[in-house]
Amino acid sequence: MAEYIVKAKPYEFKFDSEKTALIIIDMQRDFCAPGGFGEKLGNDITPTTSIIDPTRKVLEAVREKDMFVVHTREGHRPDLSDCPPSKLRRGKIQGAGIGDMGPMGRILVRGEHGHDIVDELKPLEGEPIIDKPGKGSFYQTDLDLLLANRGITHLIVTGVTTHVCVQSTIREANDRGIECLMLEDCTAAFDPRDQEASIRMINQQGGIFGWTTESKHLFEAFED
Ligand code: TIU
Repeated sequence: MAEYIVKAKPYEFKFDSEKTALIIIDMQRDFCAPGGFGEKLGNDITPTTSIIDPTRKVLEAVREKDMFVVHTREGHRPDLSDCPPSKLRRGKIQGAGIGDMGPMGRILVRGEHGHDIVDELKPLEGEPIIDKPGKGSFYQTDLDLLLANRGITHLIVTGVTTHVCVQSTIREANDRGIECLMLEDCTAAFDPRDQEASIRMINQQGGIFGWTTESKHLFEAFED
């Protein structure tokens, strides 16, 4: 057992590395690479690409501590039979819909180049990849089981986008009694206002959904 104390908002976050997992949410080319789904929707992808390197450093540090690492990908079966019609319909309104052909294959379809995780954060063998149809990582996946079977009670949360899949996952985890620490510099929204609002929404009211901090404080905790 190794206990760590991280400087965080609204107060310090304590965790046991054996009971804590790093979750890296949807660091897929569709969201983080030029020509992907995110950019096709007209977003500036600078924020999502710029978190790749800080996230890689966290991933390396966490692997060194032998902590559990979980990766997620948002996407659907090629026949889209697991995609709610509402999600399909509203995606199209924005101009680039799920299943449409994009520069990196069909958008958010499993097995396509754009759907996969960026090379810098490639999962190692033994690190589970959760393929999720929704925004939250728990909805219609076996994440709950994987965490419970390993006795995971705490999550260090990174990935994209902060106001969508990251927040949805933190809210789902919080309702399950899992304590979440979100790394502000390893999460990104396309619009900085959404990043700022998300951070405030999570750590307000004594940590209504969890804690937030910067990765440098995690490294400081690892060094103590
Ligand atoms: N992973 C994730 O956040 N999916 C999204 O659809 N995000 C948007 O910001 N659209």
